[in-house]
Amino acid sequence: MSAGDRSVGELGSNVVLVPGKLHPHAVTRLKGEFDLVTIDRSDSSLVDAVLAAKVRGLAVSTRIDAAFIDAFPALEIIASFGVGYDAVDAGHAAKRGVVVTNTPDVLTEEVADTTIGLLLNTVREFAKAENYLRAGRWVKDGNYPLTEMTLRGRTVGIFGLGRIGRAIARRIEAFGLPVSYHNRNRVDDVPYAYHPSLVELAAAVDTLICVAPGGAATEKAVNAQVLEALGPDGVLINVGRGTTVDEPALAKALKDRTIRAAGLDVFADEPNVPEDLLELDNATLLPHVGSASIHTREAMADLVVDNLISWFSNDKALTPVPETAGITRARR
Ligand code: NAP
Ligand code: 8YV
Repeated sequence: MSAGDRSVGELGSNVVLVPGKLHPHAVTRLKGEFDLVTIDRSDSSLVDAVLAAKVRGLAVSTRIDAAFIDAFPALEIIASFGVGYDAVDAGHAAKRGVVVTNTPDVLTEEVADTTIGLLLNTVREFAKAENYLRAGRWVKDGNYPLTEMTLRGRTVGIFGLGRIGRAIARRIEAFGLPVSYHNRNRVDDVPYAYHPSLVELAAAVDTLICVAPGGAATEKAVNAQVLEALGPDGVLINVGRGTTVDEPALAKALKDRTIRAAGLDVFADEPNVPEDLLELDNATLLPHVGSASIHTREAMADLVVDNLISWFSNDKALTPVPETAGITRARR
């Protein structure tokens, strides 16, 4: 445990705890604004009772379960780094009157850009073509083979037409391709066709982009049936959460060529990528880089800190997650 040069007894009233790694820009700003304490991971055995009683805020980029939340009797706010907050038990936080915040909007366009890059790479094999050039094969063997796949003529389905899904859809429209989508709720202000189930969406398109949140409601939603519906020319792109895809079913579909290719930025057990996927030449794999530019990660870090500042100085979080949206300091 580290509280800088101070002992726990010297800490003031606004103690913010950072369990595990957090973006350095957030840590620097938090040090200037709060009494900051860091521990190696979100394990309550690393915190003694005197400190636990003083912690009023958590700034996190790691799993936060109900037991960890319950270890802090005076906890008011959990500021989470990232728009997806499936790693934080927001339902339990809500029951405790603890507000949870995430980092929406500031990463939307970056993640949409990454998704288009991943889609193009998957279909047009740019990473493989560059490796071919670097290996001297352009000189030795001639031109890189023409790609079997193209974006031309494809129809795109978006699973999760929210903030990022819409930004992806706008880009896909600019590429001249038709867009349709599946959410639990129809979106009124878009021109795209709605499909009430994921399997219907998959059957209607040949390119499925998954950008839905993780968690129990979407666990393995992209399963063998959905992949079969996508069909032999099907391309799956996943930038949402790895848990949303049944990875063994995907590896089998790619191996048996019952779908054509996949581009994945997210995996169920990061940073571990299933060996079955690593072996496949029709899988394009990225190490969860959707929002990973200095510019965007710094904006996310700022929003983590700004949520904490707003909570403790204006009694209101800036970007609370829906489960805890009604919680203000006055109403706790
Ligand atoms: P958002 O605005 O909340 O959009 C989520 C969309 O998914 C909504 O349209 C929602 O519509 C739909 N959805 C949620 N649960 C569903 C379900 N059970 N079945 C069908 N549709 C469902 O969130 P966002 O800002 O676009 O972010 C989306 C996700 O992207 C994040 O949660 C995160 O997991 C992922 N992400 C990944 C990266 C990366 O680096 N790869 C970066 C940022 C975000 P309904 O409520 O109507 O169902
Ligand atoms: C981050 C993300 O890489 O915002 C999200 O939901 O998946 C990414 O932007 C991640 O949250 C940081 O750990």
